[in-house]
Amino acid sequence: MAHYVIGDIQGCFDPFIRLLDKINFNENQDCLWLTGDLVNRGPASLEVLRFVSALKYSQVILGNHDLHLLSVLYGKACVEKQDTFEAILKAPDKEYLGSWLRHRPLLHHDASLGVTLVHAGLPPQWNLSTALHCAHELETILRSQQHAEFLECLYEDTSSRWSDELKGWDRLRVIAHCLTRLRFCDREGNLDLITKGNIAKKGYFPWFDVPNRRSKNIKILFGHWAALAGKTNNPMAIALDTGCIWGHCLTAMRLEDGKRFTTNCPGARLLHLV
Ligand SMILES: [Mn+2]
Repeated sequence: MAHYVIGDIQGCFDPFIRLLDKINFNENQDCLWLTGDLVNRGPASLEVLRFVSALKYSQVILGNHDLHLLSVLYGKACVEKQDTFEAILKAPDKEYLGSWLRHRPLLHHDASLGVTLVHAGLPPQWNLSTALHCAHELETILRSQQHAEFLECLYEDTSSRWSDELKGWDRLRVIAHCLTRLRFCDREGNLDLITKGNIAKKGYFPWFDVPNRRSKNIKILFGHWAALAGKTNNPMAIALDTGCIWGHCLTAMRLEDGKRFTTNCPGARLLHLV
């Protein structure tokens, strides 16, 4: 069995299937990990969800677009202009797919492979144990009857800095921002959730370059940040969103040997990536 981890698909079903063909993915033997953001912006989010939810061996974590889809599905957010959820919202199996999605984790750690999977990143105050604990708090709420209540407050103004003193919805919202939206933060862990390129504001760093980050001894695989083009110059922080939705490429990495495979995405629409 080989393990492949693929970056943000965002509804680009055709390049996804071409990439699986290229790596000779055998769904009866191989395991597929995804960095999250399975849906949105691309043309075929419904097909991606149906295909991935039916896989025998997979490890899918949630990204910000997946959480946004859940908010829309549960009536807690409006469809935005650039969202491409129409087919999902009309699908007869949308309830099943929504339930499957909200039962996915936000962080996955595999001790035997020595890697940790997250959509966006970790703030500098978290070591692996804190990260697992915080992800578990959020997963527990998403899987409970309170999932809609949480999704409703996901977009409210909030503290943008992690603190263990945070309580209730504020705490869960900051956890969600770290795991699914983080790109830049400062040494104290103040999150900059606005900047999307690869140039940090003064005093801010890419989350994986923050000095004294407590998770720097673990190998982290992440997506979310297409502007990095798959490069971090840090062997312990592996970027896998290579801008499929921007018309660049979709990337798979085989965990056993680190080999990367890519497929071009010429038909993808050049829309703003959020
Ligand atoms: Mn994302």
